[in-house]
Amino acid sequence: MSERPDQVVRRVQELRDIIELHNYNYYVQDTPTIPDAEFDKLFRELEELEQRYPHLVTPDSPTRRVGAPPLKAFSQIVHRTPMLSLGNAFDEGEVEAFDRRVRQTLGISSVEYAVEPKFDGLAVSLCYEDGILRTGATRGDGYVGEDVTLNLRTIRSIPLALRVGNRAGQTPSFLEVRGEVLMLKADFEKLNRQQRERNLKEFINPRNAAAGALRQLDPGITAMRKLAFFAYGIGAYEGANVPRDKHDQVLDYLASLRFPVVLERRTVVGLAAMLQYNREIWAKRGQLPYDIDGTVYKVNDLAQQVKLGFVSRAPRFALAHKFPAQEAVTELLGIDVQVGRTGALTPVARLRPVFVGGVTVTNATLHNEDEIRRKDVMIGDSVIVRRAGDVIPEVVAVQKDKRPSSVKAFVMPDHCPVCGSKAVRLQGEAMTRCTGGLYCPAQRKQAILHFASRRAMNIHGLGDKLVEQLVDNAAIRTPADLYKLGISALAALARMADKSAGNVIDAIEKSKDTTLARFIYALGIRNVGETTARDLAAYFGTLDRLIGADVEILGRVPDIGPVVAQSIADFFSESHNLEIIEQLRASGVRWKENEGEAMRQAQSVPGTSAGSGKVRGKTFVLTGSLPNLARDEVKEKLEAQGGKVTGSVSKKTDFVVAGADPGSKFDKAIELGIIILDEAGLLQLLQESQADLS
Ligand code: 9MJ
Repeated sequence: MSERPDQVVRRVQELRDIIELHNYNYYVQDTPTIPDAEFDKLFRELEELEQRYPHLVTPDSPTRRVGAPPLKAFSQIVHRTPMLSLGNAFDEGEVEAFDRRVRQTLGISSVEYAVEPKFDGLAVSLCYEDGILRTGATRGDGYVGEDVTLNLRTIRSIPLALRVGNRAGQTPSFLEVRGEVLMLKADFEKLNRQQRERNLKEFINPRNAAAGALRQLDPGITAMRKLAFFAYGIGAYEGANVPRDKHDQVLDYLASLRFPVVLERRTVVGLAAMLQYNREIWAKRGQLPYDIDGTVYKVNDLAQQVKLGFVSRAPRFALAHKFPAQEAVTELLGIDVQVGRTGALTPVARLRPVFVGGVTVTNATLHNEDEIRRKDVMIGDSVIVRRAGDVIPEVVAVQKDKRPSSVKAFVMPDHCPVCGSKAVRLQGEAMTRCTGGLYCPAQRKQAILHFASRRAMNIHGLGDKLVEQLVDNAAIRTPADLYKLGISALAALARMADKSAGNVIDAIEKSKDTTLARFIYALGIRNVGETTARDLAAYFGTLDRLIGADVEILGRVPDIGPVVAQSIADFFSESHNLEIIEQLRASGVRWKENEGEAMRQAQSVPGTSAGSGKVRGKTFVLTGSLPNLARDEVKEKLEAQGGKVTGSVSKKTDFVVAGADPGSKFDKAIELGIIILDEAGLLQLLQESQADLS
């Protein structure tokens, strides 16, 4: 088919506009409006046209983001106006002093501030000439940076051309946009997973990964690393329409030019509101898709900014209020081994106390023996400890250049450090386990704690300190002993008042009324979590039927594989486990049994015995945090309608419910083409399902 040249020119321009609009919707707005396959089709059409008509290729075409050959070295770019750094405040007192200075200099009683999260990334400058991205540079020393234009062009949220004319008005003849390049947490996790799979070194944090990606001489590598960009200001500019009054208007203007601008920005008046914003953003940091390391306060009025001016290398009108560091370096004093409920021996780093992420940390997990080898951790090393959000602190890396000659290697013990039984590591397993079972006091304590936990027998007030004392004083050995405890035995313990002893006894008594599913879960059978316990209860209906089932029968239960079936059979073949169960029943622990009915019902509707409608019999996996619903609530709602919630995504999964900051389950769902629901989608499904039921 022959095309008229003017039609081709128009189509090429149209395709570029559509493609960049979809890039914007996808990478900036986070709301894609077409399926990926359709986007790919448009992209291919443009590529083909450009191949046939090479004279139409322009540097701002979306097909030209990647494809430049690797550089030998970066050249230098002198910033038109210096890229200064921000002064720092580490506590509220320093923010108060900053606000006081600003008020005094301006001679006014209260000041309006634009407040923003402080990204933990790399500052860059993007220069647009007549609306076309010409150069992009790192901050460098503030005066001279490195020319990383080719790499920045691979970041799809950075416009290659400012072509929104009418909304933003006339395009300025020169515009320098400043902002931060970073790696989203989800992309960082994915990158490190890939590095692990390829036996390559993992990155310590998203910032280091972003810095490494931005400074690649081969832009093809940068493109694969998936970077993000947020604009937070304007440097030099010439020409019309750039706002001259307020910083928040500058940000709105950048957003109208389709730059990503952080949603969490706000304009506030006065110190109290600044500090309030800082506290809110601190509380929210774990849910944000990127790392932030503080709050930035900027005097909003640009004329006031000019009046305030600069001191040495930092503006007097802006301040970075830094969060407590999430990472710190400290000495690894030793490696202890903790024994868990299933006997797993976990190496735990004993650290010289260090202040990190707002608390003093003395221990951090080292996960398992292989992790220690992979990270090459030695006792006596200087280690980097990270405490991100509220998760358990972990040792992320070793500073090998600081390694003293006296370091010692860790050796996984071949006997349990608590009970002395043999410790073994089975083939294909990452964990070494104590073989002592309930003979091992550590496992006993953990087993009792698990038995009493909220989702199991739900015994209020039976915490780890109390269980520790009860086991150490030989007052109890097994969960069954809990029901034989007298108030005097409890009250005799240190720090136990009669009243609280009475409360615990009442809670133990109350826990006797339970369900079969909870009871099975409470037994702590290896590989039997809540969902499997519920499946077993629904399938067998009575405990005796479950106890009587052999591996083959257990294997017939939907969703139970050979490994789980074997663990269940092993558990019930131990006479001491059966004895404990008998003692529990004799003490009055009871549940409603479901003679005869259960098995048939469960077989007709796999994995569930109740419900109808769109949710019934469907398998759901949850990942990320939803804006309004807690994980437990979602689970309850789905189960109430006969749905099933499992922990991992497989071909059998029907829906993945994804919230903010989803994990690898999300990627797996995409890979397998499983339907992904957000909170609104989930609620709609539940509603429709409910309507089907009624
Ligand atoms: C960051 N890192 O998020 C500035 N920044 O403004 C924000 N950095 C900045 N603003 C002037 N939000 C110099 C640096």
